[in-house]
Amino acid sequence: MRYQAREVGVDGRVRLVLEGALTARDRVGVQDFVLLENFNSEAAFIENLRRRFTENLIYTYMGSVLVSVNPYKDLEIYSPQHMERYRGVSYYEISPHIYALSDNTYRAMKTSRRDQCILISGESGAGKTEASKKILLYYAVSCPAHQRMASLRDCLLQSTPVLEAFGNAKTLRNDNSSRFGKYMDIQFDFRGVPVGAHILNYLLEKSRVVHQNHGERNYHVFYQLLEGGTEEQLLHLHLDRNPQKYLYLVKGNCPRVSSMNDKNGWKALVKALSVIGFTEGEELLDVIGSVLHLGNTQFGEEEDGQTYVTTEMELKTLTQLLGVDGAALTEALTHKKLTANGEEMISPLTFEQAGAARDALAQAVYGRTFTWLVEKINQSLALQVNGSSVIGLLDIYGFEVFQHNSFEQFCINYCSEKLQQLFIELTLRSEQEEYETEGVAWEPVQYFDNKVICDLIEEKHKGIISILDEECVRPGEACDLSFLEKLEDTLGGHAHFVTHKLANGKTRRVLGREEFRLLHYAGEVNYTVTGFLDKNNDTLYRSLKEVMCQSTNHIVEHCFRRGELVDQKRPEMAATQFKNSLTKLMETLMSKEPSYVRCIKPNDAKQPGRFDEVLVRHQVKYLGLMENLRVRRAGFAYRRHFEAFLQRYKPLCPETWPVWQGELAEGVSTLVQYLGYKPEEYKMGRYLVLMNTLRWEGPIIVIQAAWRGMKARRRARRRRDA
Ligand code: AOV
Ligand code: MG
Repeated sequence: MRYQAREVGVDGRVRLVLEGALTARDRVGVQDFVLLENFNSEAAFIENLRRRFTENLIYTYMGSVLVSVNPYKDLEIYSPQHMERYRGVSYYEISPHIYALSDNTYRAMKTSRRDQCILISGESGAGKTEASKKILLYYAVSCPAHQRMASLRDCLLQSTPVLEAFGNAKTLRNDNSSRFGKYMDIQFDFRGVPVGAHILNYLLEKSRVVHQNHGERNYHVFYQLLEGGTEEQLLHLHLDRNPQKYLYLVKGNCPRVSSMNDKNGWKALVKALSVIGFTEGEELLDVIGSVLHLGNTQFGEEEDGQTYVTTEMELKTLTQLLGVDGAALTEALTHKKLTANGEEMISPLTFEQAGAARDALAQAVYGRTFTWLVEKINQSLALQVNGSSVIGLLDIYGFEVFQHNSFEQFCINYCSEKLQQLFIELTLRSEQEEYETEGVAWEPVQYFDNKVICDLIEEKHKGIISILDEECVRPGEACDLSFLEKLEDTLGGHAHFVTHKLANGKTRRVLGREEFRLLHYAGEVNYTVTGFLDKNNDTLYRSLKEVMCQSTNHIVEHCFRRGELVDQKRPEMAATQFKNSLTKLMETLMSKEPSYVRCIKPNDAKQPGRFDEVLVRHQVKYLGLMENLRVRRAGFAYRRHFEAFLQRYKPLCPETWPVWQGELAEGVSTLVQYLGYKPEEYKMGRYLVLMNTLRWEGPIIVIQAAWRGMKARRRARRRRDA
């Protein structure tokens, strides 16, 4: 059979004409990996990615999974016209795109009435947040809108600049790195109109507020305020425009980022806050300012060891901005209250303790304000009429490795493991289920199951988190190093856990005495235990909480509830809280129909046009993309319900055109046999026709080409007749 298949680019240009021999394909590769001739070859897989990347075709399908390579440049493929092109169009008809995935998910939700979710994964800087923003934009702009809910659309779009200003920062891996996890449910009514949304936020990296590694920054909002705030605002806050004046902003020695415009960022933030309907703008400014002044609050030590505040002016501003009593704040920053035998005792803090208390307060104020912001955004997105189905969108921090990795990286990489686990479980499980329900036999494909690493971290009593929690509540001499020792005692010998101690009593030189190494699915990471106990405990002295509860700033008052002071129960520790919230998240995601975006980072230099093969190969490996492809290829990658298939392709066969009167399955059989399919090329399931794509010119292409050919003939006939 002669056929033509082409890839119509999102710019409308025909990129690829396949006619017998494949010259054009050699240049731009295939748009779906299942069409790769040499599907077992990792080299062919990467070469396909590279060719497409060079042609600015950053998206490639793998069945229903979308693989995306970060272009590090604006490709101008996200306009409303591009959205229009993807609306209602099936996957294979036009170049792969994030809009196609968004549209397919949306249609699946509407037709099946099942809740959907889109899981975006990939390492830090791979393009997850950008992908999630494009998806959100697609739904906000291209879904039918309810007149009463025009503001919902704006609030949806404006939630991003607010959360990014407060929750993103420059790291060595990504200039706009998400330092919190975000899961957003977008709710639709029965007609597919968005009627509300809800955001869940996960563990913000609070330590960044007080410390940044070299070459990194604090949260964007601080620099944006200093650069973009009006003179009056800065005067009111007693702030100088120079970030170098603030100790919380100088640790990374990186006040500016070339790819970011802080002034515009501030403008966008102010606009977003007003669209969302914030009425506490001034108080919010006071909170941001107060964190900077807290950072500049310094202590001295008397000869008798008494600690006192040396920066009186800072403290005065601070008390004004926080709306608290100055003397009470000074007292709480330099003393702690202890209760023994029912009696309250005041004990002075050492110089170091006072510094730590100040930092803990800054982190608590910032972290709680972030959660308050999410609540406020949620109020603006709250359901206005009854919703019927949901599309969930997950954009969470990606796997990251730095020279020094601490508690934060441990949590972030654990989260990445959980997401990979979900991907493995769902892709393989859903495949298996579909073959089972359709009654088609298949051979399982081998793959690395990272459950063993998830267990190592989260298992009850034996896992790292449990051991950490135990150490945190152990009275006496517990410290970071005793935690490491306990890890060694319990986990020594585990295939994915390593410390400097070797089984024969010797030491492994590559690891320090304060380090342990986890062999993650995505690579090895050395974690320094310093600070693990404190960060997991995440305590703030009671006396500081008491002062904050009295604040006249409504945000601060809301964030520090009096109830917290009476509650005797010890709250869960940070890692356990995180673990529990992830477990809940996984349950939520499991209950929905998933689609996947797998993001790949092409180079470590954040530069356009550079495709580092070693780096890409590593990601292809650990993301399990080859295994995923094998599963798709081993089976029948193309699936359509009989009715949809017949409806679409019936004009290709005189017996099914214009109307097929008989059973649907029989109609499909008649059609595919007429087109010359061999029995091994397709399977008739119970409800689906499943097509194998073992040859590149597989049935999908053939059938689509035949369909296009028929349309072209019809057009020509019409022209002739006219
Ligand atoms: P991430 O979300 O995956 O990392 P981002 O989505 O923030 O990564 O992407 C990093 C940067 O790459 C962005 O700021 C853009 O400059 C660029 N980029 C990504 N995708 C695109 C695209 N489709 N078109 C143009 N530029 C893009 V992290 O949040 O660090 O895990 O915690
Ligand atoms: Mg991100």
